[in-house]
Amino acid sequence: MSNRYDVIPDIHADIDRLERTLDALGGGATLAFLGDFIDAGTATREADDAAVLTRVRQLVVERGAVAVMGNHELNAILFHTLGKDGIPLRTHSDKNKAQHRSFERQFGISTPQAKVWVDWFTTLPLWLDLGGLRLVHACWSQPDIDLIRKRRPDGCLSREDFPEIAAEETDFAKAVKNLVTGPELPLPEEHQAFQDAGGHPRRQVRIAWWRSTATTWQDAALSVPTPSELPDGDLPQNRDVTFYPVDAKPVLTGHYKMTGKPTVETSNAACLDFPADPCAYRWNGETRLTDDRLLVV
Ligand SMILES: [Mn+2]
Repeated sequence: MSNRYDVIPDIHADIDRLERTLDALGGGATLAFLGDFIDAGTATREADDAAVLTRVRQLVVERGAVAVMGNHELNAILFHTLGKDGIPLRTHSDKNKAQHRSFERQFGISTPQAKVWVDWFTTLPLWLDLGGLRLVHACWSQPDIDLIRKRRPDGCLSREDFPEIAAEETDFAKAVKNLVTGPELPLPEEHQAFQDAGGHPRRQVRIAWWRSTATTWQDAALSVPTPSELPDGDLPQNRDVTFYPVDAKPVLTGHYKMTGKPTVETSNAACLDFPADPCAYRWNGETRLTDDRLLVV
């Protein structure tokens, strides 16, 4: 395996974007995917979950590409898996079905074809440590990885973990969820909810865990369209979020649907998911991530 990696974030069933990205990268380095292969957003013109999955699996088998699991793959596993009571581990609510629409349209629910891909999702590790480079879908939290590793040393989940993960109650389940969806903090009780991008009131604020110098709500918040709706002051002291240490190895993530010009925010942690300007990162062994390794497709 080469020690160069071309890292590709969330494809979300956009086969055209995947092919353009592969063409732009050219194929000199090992490919690495950050998960969320499936479930097209509303803006995708030609959603084709099957084409994306077939292509990525082929790259894994034939070209030694590597990939981590995204929250959409974990959700799909739970959606198509029945619990002991015969009820799906992820409820088939209108919201969950809407999010999973493009996959369901091609494969149905719990069909043999859907199961083929659910089984493949199960082979994807929650994180990868590639020596000088780390990959995770949403959050590299060392305490959570250490906890999961005690049961699953290679970061790959097992079928018997799924009911526990669906219930979201144990420390193991919470750790898994944090790696694939990222940390959130509740607003202080006395503070008003903010409006999310969909216009819905929300009290849980996504936290940019890679901004290790952030101290205030305004510094740390992600996905808050009107930051002035956030509290003015500092984050709570007794918070449950681990910021990424400034001296830790570089890590790349997807997931956050960032807006604005694609950029490496900190020199050892960067989110590559900029849906309006699809990116890849060409890692060449450097210990400090830089903007000039970002390729906007
Ligand atoms: Mn995601």
